Amino acid sequence: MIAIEVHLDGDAAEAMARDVHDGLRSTPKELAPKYFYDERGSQLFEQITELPEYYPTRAEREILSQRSPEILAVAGQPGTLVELGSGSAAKTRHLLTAMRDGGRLDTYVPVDISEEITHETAACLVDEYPGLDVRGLVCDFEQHLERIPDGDGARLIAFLGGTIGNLYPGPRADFLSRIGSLLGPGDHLLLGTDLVKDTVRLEAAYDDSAGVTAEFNKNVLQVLNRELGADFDLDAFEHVARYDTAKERMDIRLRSLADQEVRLDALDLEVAFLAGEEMRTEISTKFRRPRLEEIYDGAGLEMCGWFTDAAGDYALSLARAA
Ligand code: SAH
Ligand code: AVI
Repeated sequence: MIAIEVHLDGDAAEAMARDVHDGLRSTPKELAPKYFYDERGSQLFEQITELPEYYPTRAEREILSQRSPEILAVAGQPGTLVELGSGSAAKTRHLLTAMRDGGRLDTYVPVDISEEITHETAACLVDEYPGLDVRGLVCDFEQHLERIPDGDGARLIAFLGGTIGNLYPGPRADFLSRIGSLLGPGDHLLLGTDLVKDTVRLEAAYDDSAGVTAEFNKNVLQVLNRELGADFDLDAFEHVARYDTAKERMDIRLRSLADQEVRLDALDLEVAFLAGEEMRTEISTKFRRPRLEEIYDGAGLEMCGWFTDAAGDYALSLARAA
């Protein structure tokens, strides 16, 4: 059975307008990465996951394909899997299959801001896992986290792909604390985190030779053109991806190639860009185990499992309420 609640109402449109207005008027300018993911943005992200330079998806798949039964055993054999930022749930199949094979697969709750991909994913999964109850939420997970349904018995809340790395430290701490408050005594969080590594590999992963990440980055301008009646010229910006070694995070930006003015009709706003000016569109934080343990601690969580790929590029960790 499929039931999907959509919470992208007038409030979401207003929140986007406010966010973009504030982001374009701040110095330096900034846009939130959640706006990448319209239908095209989700498709481009799927292409990114297949790029030779983009190792995180392969590394996470390696862990899930080899260690899902072990992860589920540490997590107390949950029957409900909630997934934040589920997207196509491609790698999630390893967890769902291990849950089914262990005789405990009842409910899957995909939570994603992209409506199209959530409907597609739900439809595929009920075919692949007969009897599976899919109770999806289309929403901004930072706004509507508390709408996640309770499960019968233990729940596993998965947040895969390294998407936690796209949040700034303050909102990340709040978000993890709120997840902590949702965890009952038998529930666990399964968190995917990309790990610190050398700058050359990191920058290549976010600036691939085929230009897919550049297209993904610029797609946010197309989203603003459509949703806010803007007139961004995508050819007048270039993709920039730099690793900030002090903050241990990728810093993704769009650089204006000329002095230019952009109009956003829905905001009744004209914005000037100077040639060479950069607007941040995303950060992607890289982690080390001790730092992640501190972050869990600060959010009232305690790490109870740590699983990496053979190369040590990426980690999945399990946590429970402390
Ligand atoms: N988990 C998948 C997809 C990661 S891409 C994987 O590991 O491959 C990030 C996903 O999070 C996208 O599907 C995007 O639509 C979703 N997302 C990003 N910000 C979000 C937000 N604020 N609320 C809900 N979903 C969000
Ligand atoms: C979704 N998120 C974890 C990706 C990342 O690696 O930070 C988004 C991405 N941005 C550019 N490439 C991939």
